[in-house]
Amino acid sequence: MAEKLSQEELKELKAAYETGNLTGAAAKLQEELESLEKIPLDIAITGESGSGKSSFVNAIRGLGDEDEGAAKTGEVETTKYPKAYPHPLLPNVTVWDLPGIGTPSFQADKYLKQVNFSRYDFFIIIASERFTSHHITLAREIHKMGKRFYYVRSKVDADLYAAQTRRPSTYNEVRILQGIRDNCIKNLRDAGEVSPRVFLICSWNWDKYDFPLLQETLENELDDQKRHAFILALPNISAKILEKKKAELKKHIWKLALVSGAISLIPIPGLSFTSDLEILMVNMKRYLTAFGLDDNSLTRLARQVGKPVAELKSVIKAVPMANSISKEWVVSLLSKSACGAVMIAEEALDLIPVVGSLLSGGVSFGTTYYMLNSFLNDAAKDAQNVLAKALS
Ligand SMILES: Nc1nc2c(ncn2[C@@H]2O[C@H](COP(=O)(O)OP(=O)(O)OP(=O)(O)O)[C@@H](O)[C@H]2O)c(=O)[nH]1
Ligand SMILES: [Mg+2]
Repeated sequence: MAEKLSQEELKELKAAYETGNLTGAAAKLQEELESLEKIPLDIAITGESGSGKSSFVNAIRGLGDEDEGAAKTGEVETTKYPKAYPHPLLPNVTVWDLPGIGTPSFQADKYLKQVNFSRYDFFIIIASERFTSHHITLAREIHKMGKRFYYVRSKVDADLYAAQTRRPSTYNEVRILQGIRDNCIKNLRDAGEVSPRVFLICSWNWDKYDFPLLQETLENELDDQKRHAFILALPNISAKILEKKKAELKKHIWKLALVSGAISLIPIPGLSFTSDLEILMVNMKRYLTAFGLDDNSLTRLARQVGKPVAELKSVIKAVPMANSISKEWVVSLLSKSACGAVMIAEEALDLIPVVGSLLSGGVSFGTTYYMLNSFLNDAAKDAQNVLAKALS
């Protein structure tokens, strides 16, 4: 088997190389990769008391209400301060449960100061019934401060359920959802919002109603670095999300391969990766964690879907669990694989001196590129199997 460098990758590789020497390019790429993993993403959830803020905080982090670290739901919260909920796997991602906005004396500007608005990348404004002038003055103020906001109508499952039990003969899900949407948009227009956009959701069903659309919209409206954090933070609840994560992680493999190749040729002082083995180990672990193939995530998923964790684990065939990846394991994998082949397109012959010198180094460019790509493919496949098992 061989992995082929894409034209895009070759172009970037060439550009990186042309910035100076190999060590310089490697150091720069590594710095870039490290800072990417640390880019903070702070998501603010606001709305009236009882609208479902805390439930959303849990949903967006892939947690059930009873999971460790979950926000308390169904209890009246009277706190005046935002509460930070770290992402269970990514320390750079935080979801903030903001105080309720519903009090009669509510003042948007004061509120935003109180919650330290500048900290957040965007705001989710939730209503479980109608949107009022409170929501809109808040949105305006957020907009004035140069931040984005998204109107979310929660608990649509409850509306559907009520309709189904009370008026079963005329029940039509699409029509009811459209009715809710029209109504929200009318509320918002009446209160002065010019071009309202509303996402209908149920916090217990991340793959239903407008949740996928909301997720896509957020993703598209974030800049590249924040998007990287956002995609990796998404709960692994659909095949599409797993594909997205895979594509996001794949983008960076050639950079890791270059760093690896450079390290094995010349020791580079000041780099935190000290060996190519370490690069393989750290990134393979990162892939597994991103796909939820670690003990904590699997235990959580098993509980959420009411299946024994062993049943989920039984479909993981190609990769070990994140917790059991060690340097020794990577060495044994290297010795077993006949690998290392990287094919270079003919159009890239002018790159031969670069790639040639990279290919000759220790574990080298080619091996790292090959190993990370095939490991990422395997991990993604196993993650899809786990998801299918969980949903079956
Ligand atoms: N059916 C349904 N119920 C929901 C949904 N989201 C929240 N709830 C329920 O609504 C109630 C309030 O939800 P919370 O998430 O605690 O609301 P909150 O906005 O954090 O409330 P406060 O902290 O008191 O301001 C709880 O009983 C939730 O289980 C949803 O999408 N669908
Ligand atoms: Mg709450």
